[in-house]
Amino acid sequence: MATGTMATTTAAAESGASFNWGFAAGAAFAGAAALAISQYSGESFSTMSAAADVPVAGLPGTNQERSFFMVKPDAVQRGLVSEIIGRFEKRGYKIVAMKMVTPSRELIEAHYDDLRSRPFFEGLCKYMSSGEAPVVAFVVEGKGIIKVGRDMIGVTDPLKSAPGTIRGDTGVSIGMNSIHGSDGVEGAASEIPLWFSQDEIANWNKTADKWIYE
Ligand code: D4T
Repeated sequence: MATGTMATTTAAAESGASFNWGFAAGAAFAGAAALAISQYSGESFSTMSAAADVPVAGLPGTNQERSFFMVKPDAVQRGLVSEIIGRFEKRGYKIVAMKMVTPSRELIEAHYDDLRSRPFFEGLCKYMSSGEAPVVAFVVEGKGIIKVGRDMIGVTDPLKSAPGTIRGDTGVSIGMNSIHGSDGVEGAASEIPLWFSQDEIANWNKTADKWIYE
């Protein structure tokens, strides 16, 4: 289990052991893209236009709205990572950051800071930072993602979540409800920088957007 200390709430680098999927995926994509470009236009990858810089927390109310999500340890253990993240991709949303993290107790406490007074806080923190399975933290960008993301997730108790929602399709226990998603604009604005530094966010142009946004 990672035991990094966290002095501030912008501690992406101190979030614990992590594998930066963004980098790996980015490297693979860069290679494929560079090959495709050299075959079809001779243009180098570096000349491709990058997406306009978007603030880390996104631009609520626009197509660059962003929300923070986390596949919880129960869902990682059960092999549901691709099932869960795939739903956002299928919906047409863009993943702009992703990493696997074994979160420290400090990071989980900061993440659930508003729940400190709740009776389940201690158990929640212990479970989320147990190290028995990592979490997969990711940021999704797109129109309406903060509200739509919560709708896609379902309500807190999977037993009360509608079929078709992530929790309604994958769980039966409130303490093992598969996924976290920011509950509003304020939540997204604090959670995204808590888990990701600016250079861990990919501002990229998704060419399929012209078939998603009219
Ligand atoms: P998260 O924050 O994980 O997306 O969940 P919700 O937004 O849907 O719900 P929450 O903040 O109220 O709860 C956070 C987290 O605590 C667990 N929990 C919750 C629990 O173990 N027992 C409980 O009674 C409640 C209410 C589940 C989610």
